[in-house]
Amino acid sequence: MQQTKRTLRRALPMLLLLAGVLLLSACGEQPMVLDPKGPIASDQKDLILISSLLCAVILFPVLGLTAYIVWKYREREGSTAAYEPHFSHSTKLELIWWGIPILIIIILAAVTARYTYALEPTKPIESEKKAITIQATSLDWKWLFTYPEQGIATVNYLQIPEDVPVKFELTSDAPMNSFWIPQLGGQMYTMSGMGMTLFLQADHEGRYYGSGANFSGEYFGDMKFFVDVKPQSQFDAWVQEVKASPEKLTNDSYEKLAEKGTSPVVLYSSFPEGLFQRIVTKYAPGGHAHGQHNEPTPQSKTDPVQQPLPDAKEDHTQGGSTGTDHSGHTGH
Ligand SMILES: [Cu+2]
Repeated sequence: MQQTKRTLRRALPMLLLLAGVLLLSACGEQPMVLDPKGPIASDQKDLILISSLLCAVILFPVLGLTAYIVWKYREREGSTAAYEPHFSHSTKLELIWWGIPILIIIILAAVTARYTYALEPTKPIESEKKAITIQATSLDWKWLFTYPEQGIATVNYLQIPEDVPVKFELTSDAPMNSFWIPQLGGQMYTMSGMGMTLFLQADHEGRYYGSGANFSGEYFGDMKFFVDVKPQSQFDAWVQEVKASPEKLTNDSYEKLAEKGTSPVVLYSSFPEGLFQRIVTKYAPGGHAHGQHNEPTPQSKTDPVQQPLPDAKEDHTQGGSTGTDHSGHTGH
């Protein structure tokens, strides 16, 4: 017993030191979320700071008081602390410990609600410039990006123009993953059978880190990519360069790419038209299988192999219904 206690006492400072070092090194290497480079990430950082501050208003006084009370009322000789064994009620104290938390929760709720609506991922970013669309597909274990307007595709690499909203359409042709460029905004899940929408924008030129933020198997750790943010003219020049690349993504080479394995950065001068829509719909016999947990339709229950409506494919990743149907998925 004595032995165990002594060992514990000796180990404790080492453990604390280790925890401290880990914490500091984590902060030193990846301050990315707190170093936003676009409007979405910037608002999210504000929300994180406001919420942390409001929590700290409770946390620090409570921890401080706990230490103070334990110290003040400890058993000792000549203690002058008040001893009131029959104390049962104090309106003043009740007001303090109910009033302050209620006030904080009201403020927290109002702030969070405001930001939640403002940061709804499918909401277009206000800008004079027209958003560009990029489709991201998570595969085992790489990211495929297709640029439908430019007609090019890339693997594990993104380039986007500065100050231009980017409409990301996200899906998966492998286990669920999560698309995350920390300095541009929070993560968003990629799921087979559905297309998610996420608007992001970069305000500053630079190279940013992106990753898959949801564990998806053996080489999950290799699902990293860089996002280069360049002025529009340089982005256009890069697109022309990629268009001149000899590599083409075909249906066959896509099948190869989708097989399990890692991949270096690849730039494709073209990709099969409608590839993204086909990936999204291939897992959805009812046209919208994954959406069922939001809006169950009697039809799909009685007839699970029902063919999608002719226009269901088009609808899936564009415009109206997609936005509201899928917005509920940001949280899971
Ligand atoms: Cu889902």
